[in-house]
Amino acid sequence: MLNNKEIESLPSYLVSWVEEVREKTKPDKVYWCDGSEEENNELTKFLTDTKQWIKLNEEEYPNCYLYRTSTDDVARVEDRTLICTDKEEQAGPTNRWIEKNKALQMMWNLFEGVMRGRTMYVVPYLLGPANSEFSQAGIELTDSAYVVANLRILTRMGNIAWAEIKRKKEIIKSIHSTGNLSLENRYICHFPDERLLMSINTAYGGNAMLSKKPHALRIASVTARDEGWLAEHMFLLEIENKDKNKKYYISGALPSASGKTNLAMIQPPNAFKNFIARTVGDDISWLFIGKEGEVRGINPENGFFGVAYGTGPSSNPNILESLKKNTIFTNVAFNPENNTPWWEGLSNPPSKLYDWTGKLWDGKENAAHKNSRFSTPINQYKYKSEVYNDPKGVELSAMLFGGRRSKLVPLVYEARTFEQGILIGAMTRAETTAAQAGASGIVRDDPMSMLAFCGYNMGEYFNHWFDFADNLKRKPKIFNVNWFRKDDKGNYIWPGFGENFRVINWMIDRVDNKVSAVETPIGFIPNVDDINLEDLNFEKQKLKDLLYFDKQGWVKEMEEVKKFFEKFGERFPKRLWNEFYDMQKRIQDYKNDE
Ligand code: GTP
Ligand code: SPV
Ligand code: MN
Repeated sequence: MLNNKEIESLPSYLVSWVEEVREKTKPDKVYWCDGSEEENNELTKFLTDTKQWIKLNEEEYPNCYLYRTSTDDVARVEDRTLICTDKEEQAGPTNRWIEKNKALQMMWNLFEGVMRGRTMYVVPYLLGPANSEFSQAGIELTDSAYVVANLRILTRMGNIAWAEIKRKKEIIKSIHSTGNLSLENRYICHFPDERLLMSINTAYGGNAMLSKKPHALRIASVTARDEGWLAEHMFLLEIENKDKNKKYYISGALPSASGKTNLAMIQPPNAFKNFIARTVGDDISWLFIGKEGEVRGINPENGFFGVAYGTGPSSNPNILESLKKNTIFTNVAFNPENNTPWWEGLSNPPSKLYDWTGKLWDGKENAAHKNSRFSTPINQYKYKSEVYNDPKGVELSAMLFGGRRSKLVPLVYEARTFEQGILIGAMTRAETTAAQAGASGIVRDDPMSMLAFCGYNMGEYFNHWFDFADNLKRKPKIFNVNWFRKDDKGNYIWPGFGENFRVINWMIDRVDNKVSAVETPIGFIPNVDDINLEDLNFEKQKLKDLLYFDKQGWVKEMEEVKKFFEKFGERFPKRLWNEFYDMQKRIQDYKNDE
């Protein structure tokens, strides 16, 4: 905790803002965080003593905790996530808009006296490496010690951030309260013009840790537009070819709960012994144009907020060791016999288990919530890239887009040009998952996987992608992937997870101009023999099916996409329509439809 002298040395506009919020929310105490270990010990002990979370077995899981959210507060709530500006047009047809002053009034009414009897924590955080021109700083005021403990893992929190805040012209301010957790009055409000966030009546992940999607994507996408860069819902993966002593960086956008973290932590199969994969980031990438016109990326975060459910030795072996210390688990199941966490996919279930709500598990429903999460620091992850903390960022060789599609979309294809790649990104349609409240498995348009995360009019966002492209001299290749094709019985056809490296390997071959590919109206599709299936029991015919270009299906797909694009009216870039009509024509003219 900062002492008075340290508080006095902070910019006065900040101190008076905190005072203003204190007057309105009326906490008993204000606690200025420094991010130290001592402070963390105090906060974690407080959370344990007050039974807000469960301390796990200190021997097996040192400094690890299990937190349960309220049962209707388990995922992002998109219909309660609001963009608050003067005009509706600024938010665009894909966002939920509310007039700025109306929103401010509504939120301040809800915040009135809400922190009575509680402590208000002042949490400074830095997104991006210290001393980087790309980084941004923020302060979250929150009455949740759980949120503080998470921010300490997920961001560079504490004195490192205070130092930058003193230097920066601008910071993002955010205010959060768990309130009474009422769903009816739950709101996550974004004021991009004010660089302000307000969130109330939630304790779940990205609704409450405002550094995540609210700052690093929704607000950052607006600053990125104004300053000529991109804030994207992308992992950032490093691949080293040890034989050639060469490194490649690939960023990729996949919708929530669709494989970003898994891909960022991929372990190449045995057939690819000369490769090693490392993580720079698993969820968000900020992309800038470098001095030579190259795309450079940084990971603004400092930890992983990954889906626990399904994470195990066969899907993501690399992360498991990291989860054995300094980790917060949210909404996983609990083994009361030895105080350890459990979730589906980790191991065989222990004989006695409490489910994620704390009830004795009868084996009928999921024990862990499908959107259960771990919060774990990047620095203790074995396969982190050496450069994750490099202020200069890394140069991208490739980008990928994709989503869950049980039919039609091939395993992989490559855009003909960067600009057609923008179209492919904008055309992303994907089946929904448990990461957002509401029904799962519904196909919806999710351009660049940013549907829920773009803080301004997406028509303008597409245009910004073209402006970004215009300023590049070295353009990364753009690919589209789909790991989620299903057979008629509803089973996934492609084995996925580590085996996805076979597709990554093809991308790298394309980056190096090592292999040719088959030109189709949607882009380049691999020659079947160029996807290395060594040691994998997978029929070539199935691979052919996954790489098949289905003309009739794509004719229909284009009609669906067109309906979506038309929503943007005048704001939709002409250039994107041109790309769209070119592709539509190529599809219609395609002859070799067997
Ligand atoms: P967010 O953190 O919500 O943005 O999700 P994410 O994109 O990081 O997804 P994550 O990697 O955590 O994976 C989410 C779910 O997809 C998990 O249940 C995984 O088991 C599943 N999944 C990930 N990769 C694959 C894959 O290659 N094939 C299949 N079939 N499932 C996968
Ligand atoms: C997602 O839903 O995409 C997440 C979780 O990564 S949250 O940060 O809560 O948005
Ligand atoms: Mn993730």
